Amino acid sequence: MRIDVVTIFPSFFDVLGVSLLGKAQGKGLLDIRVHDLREWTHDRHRTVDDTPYGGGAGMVMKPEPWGEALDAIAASAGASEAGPGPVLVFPSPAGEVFTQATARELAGESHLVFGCGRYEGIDERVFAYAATLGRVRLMSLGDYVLNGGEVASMAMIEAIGRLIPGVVGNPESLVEESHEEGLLEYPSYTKPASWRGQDVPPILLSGNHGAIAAWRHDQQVERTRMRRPDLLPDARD
Ligand code: JDK
Repeated sequence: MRIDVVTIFPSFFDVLGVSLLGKAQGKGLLDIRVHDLREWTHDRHRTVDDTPYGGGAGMVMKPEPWGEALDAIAASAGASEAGPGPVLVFPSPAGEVFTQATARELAGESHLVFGCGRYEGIDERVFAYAATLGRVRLMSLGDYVLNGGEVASMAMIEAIGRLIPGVVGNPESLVEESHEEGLLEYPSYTKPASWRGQDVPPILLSGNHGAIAAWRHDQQVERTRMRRPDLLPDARD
């Protein structure tokens, strides 16, 4: 999978060179290219923002550098890319919420472009223009406001990247995850069996795999009921 990232803070993404995603790039499973939006400015100050029409606080990202950046990325993929073109993901507090289902959908794509806004966001016309180059998704990580799209993009790239076959060392972890779906995870323990007065639940030391599976499922349901009742089917009627 190819991933392009457009940002005014390219160094934020240095961390993608380490850990699982770093190894995936070494193995040729992932090709992540980070671009500085300011490369597509032409003035002395490499300006990417301007004041909002209609007034209001803060600044808005100008459309012209975005248009040139997206054109350059589309052209560089162009020939090798048949079909509908890339998915262009723009993190936004006004986007649809990114979930594991979104991660799964996007993990099946061959080319993603992440556009990281800053300030109060990007001129709205950029999204309509981007829709001429591929499929546009405005995505929110959740109902809180970040300072820009970088951290949201990084979270999405990590969630998507680990679903690409060969990226996660032990594919069994992914299989187990898909079975757990819709519930919070069960608690995990490792050695020592007793630590600072706390014992590992004895059932986990019993060797009774059926009883362990039932206990874990019960823990999942109970934790979900306590912490995330919104995930459970509605018990009314
Ligand atoms: C991309 C810029 C910062 C955007 C104004 C007025 C009420 C705020 C600051 N899930 C999630 N959270 N935050 C983002 C995200 C923030 C971004 C950008 C993504 C680009 N910012 C920003 C908008 C405002 N807005 C109405 C909400 C303030 C993604």
